[in-house]
Amino acid sequence: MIQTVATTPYDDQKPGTSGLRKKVPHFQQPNYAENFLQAIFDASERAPGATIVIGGDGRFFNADVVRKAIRMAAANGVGKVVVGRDGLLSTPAASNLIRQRKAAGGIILSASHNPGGPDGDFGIKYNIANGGPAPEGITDAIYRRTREITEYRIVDEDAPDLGTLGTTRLGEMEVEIVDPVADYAALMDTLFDFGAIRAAIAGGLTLRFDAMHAVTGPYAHEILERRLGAPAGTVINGTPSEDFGGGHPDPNVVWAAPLVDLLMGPTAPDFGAASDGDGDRNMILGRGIVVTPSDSLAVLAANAHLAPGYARGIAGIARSMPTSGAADRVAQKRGIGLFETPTGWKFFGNLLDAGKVTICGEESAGTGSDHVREKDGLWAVLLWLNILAVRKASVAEIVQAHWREFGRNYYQRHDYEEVDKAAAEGLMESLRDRLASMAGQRFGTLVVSQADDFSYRDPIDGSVSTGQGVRIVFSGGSRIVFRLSGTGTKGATLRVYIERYEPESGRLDMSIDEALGELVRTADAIGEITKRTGRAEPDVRT
Ligand code: VG1
Ligand code: CO
Repeated sequence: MIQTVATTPYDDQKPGTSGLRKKVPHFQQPNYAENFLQAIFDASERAPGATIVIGGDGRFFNADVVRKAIRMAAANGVGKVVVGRDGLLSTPAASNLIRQRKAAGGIILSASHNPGGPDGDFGIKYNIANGGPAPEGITDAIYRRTREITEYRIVDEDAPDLGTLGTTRLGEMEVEIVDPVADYAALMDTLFDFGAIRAAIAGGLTLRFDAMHAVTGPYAHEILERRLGAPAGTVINGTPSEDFGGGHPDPNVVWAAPLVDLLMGPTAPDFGAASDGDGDRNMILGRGIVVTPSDSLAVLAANAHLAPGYARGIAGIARSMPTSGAADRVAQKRGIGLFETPTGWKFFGNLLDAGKVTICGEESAGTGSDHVREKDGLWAVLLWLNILAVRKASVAEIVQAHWREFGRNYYQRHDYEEVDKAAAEGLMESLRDRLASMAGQRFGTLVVSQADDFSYRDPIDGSVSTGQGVRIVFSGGSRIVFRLSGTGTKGATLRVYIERYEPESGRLDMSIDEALGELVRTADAIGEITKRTGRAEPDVRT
């Protein structure tokens, strides 16, 4: 029986960089999740009887909202829902399922790398029929709907048991519970030379994958250990837990420190990797080396043709604006297109759909290709393994050879977390006010050549996104970018991105401090970071 329940709007349901993210208790307010879900059903296009995919990263509150979403789908004319067993689907696996099942869209429950648990974060994101995050036109429509909502629809029957595979009915709607790993693993098998990787592992290539107690555990156990023959124990922290073992499932040098220590130590395996809460990010390490995400994107783009799925070469590369220009050098030398988009995977969807690019990436540890419409952590791991298996060189050798061929973009991101919101907004405002007069200004040895607030016109649909981050470029090409995060749930997070290019013939083996020290000091001088935020140091350097 369909129930229509009266409700009143919340005024803070505007989706950010990647869906709506709030603290769990915030989401547990009466009708908070229901309102947002109903707004998705109201504002998204769907033929009657259409299929939608539902699943999430398994964090606390995931199963509750999966059951709610199933019951609301049944009351909103959805013909069929495809749901991951136990409500689990990694973000790239959900994207794949949407495409495979020709679904009208998907509801992905995740706050990605943010901590989970009763006091942690939760999130809801809507993906469209191409498998990718809804573009701004749709997220804006969802937000407008949340502001005027007066009722939501839900069936009063319980959702079926999420642990039992197979198809049942809920009212008029079909509910299919699927193995979350099977279709995804099959897709990976079509893209990569599993035989070559298996042979390399059998021949002595050693690896370690840290699933960080998050959703990729079951995927990595199946693919790396069972299909590729890596020994048991290769995948660590491989059982998803509702609070990610109490940690941040964020694959960077701070939150994945034990893995980094292993790879820097005397018993390091050849290859190390980690993924985030919902499985779309990746960190790549080799013995004695952490590969920056921007370098990883460039290396993957330059070597993708070594994997069967990309043997014909790649059409082009897209990167988010704050991501380093390392990929640009690859595009230039190989004569393929390079697109610079705002932060967030939703901006890659049109370029991928139009066949303009094959590989995309972000400095925030996101890399992916046209095989789905999300970034994909395990995909990046497998492409690296495929490249290692073919080139028979170490990670460090591959990266150093890459720098010798394309030059090196020294790069670091500084995050200032939970900064006072007004102070952070004031900092950005002040930068914007000074942009017009900045060109020609000198800071130490650095002279500003160009300063602007990034705006993007989508080359496919013509939509324009403004205010995407302040860029200050110096003569010689070094660059500082300032922007505020759109995924945080408390205060504001200021991100400062610092980059310096050294050509092939230049100094390729400096330490990060040596290469970027002056730029870091300049960022503080121009941004007045310490003065305005009261912070002498960033919380995270990645
Ligand atoms: C961050 C990253 C961005 C990424 C987004 C979602 O956004 O910077 O590159 O696309 O998270 O990733 P922001 O607005 O906080 O800088 V995930 O793995 O959190 O879905
Ligand atoms: Co994520």
